[in-house]
Amino acid sequence: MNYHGVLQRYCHLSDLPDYSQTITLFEGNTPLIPAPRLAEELGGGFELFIKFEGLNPTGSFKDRGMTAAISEAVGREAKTVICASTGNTAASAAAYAARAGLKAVVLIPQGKVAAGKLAGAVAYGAQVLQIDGSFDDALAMVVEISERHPIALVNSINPYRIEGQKTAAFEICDTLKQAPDWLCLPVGNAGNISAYWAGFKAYHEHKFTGLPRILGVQAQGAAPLVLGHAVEQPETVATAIRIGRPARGEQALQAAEESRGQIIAASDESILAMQKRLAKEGLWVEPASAAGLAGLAKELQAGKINLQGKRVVVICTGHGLKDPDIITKAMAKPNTLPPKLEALEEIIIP
Ligand code: AN7
Repeated sequence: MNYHGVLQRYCHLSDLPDYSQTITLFEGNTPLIPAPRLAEELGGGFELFIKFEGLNPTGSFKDRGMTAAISEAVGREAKTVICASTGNTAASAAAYAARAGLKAVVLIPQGKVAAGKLAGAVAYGAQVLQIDGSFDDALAMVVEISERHPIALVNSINPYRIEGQKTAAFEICDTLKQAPDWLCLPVGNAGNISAYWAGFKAYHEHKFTGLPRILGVQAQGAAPLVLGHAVEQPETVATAIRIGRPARGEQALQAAEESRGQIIAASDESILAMQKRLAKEGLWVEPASAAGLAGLAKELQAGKINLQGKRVVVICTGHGLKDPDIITKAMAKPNTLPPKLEALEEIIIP
């Protein structure tokens, strides 16, 4: 049994101020799932693991950083926290603020947040405000208001978010006994890729676990780090990473360069195709979460990456339940049968 959240488990490696007061929902400790059949389909000759971060308490990796950000905010007696969000940060901030007895205010881009995320933020009792603009507009607003008023900002600009999110890298090294050769993950506001790289470096200093090469994947219509400039009107089916001006963009590029990795873009079609393929492994992830693997598949198909004998970890950042509409909108309506055995037999017995 594991009665610790990520801050307690890795307290010796998380750089939080002494005044912090731990607020946890027992996040982390997510499974690293081998996917040999999928590796074979992608060309074979390498080991593939999926770290399913959708199994955190609010259904995304954001909980690792949020336990840290809220613990610090409570320690300095903040009463209100605020964030801009494409959805998952909002739900996570709302849940951890609720647990701490704080007020949460979340700003989301109008009409572009998946149903399960909006519902989560509301269910946990946050004040939800829609902005007639993009995530980037909302982020600029929360940064400014938190400078003017005593409201704690819990976006990943907050350094404690990164401290918490580093723990995912520690878990991977603890499970595999070393860092993988490659780590693939989706990139939006670029907090997570920055946190993983910092985490792997810290663990290597501590335990000589080695360093992975990092493949960061943006959606084609929201790929400022690939294009080399901000995208004013980002568009992608992967609404979680519909971000045109990543706050930690420079750090993400540095992580890719230092690790001898890369940041690339994947098309919406390839992201949705990979979401379907992952479901065949029993893993239902939200579209953005399939982007890392979609990017890896693209590099393999183009012969741009050689994985022979290598070990690869792909991060699936959020659960499919967050965005049910993407599935139900595209599906055929289920057959309706009369409540008669013969009707059922006719349909399912060959
Ligand atoms: C499922 O919730 O930015 O590169 O406001 O929800 O650290 O931003 C979400 C981002 C990947 C990208 N996968 O991570 C938000 C938000 C999922 C996400 C990302 C997000 P970052």
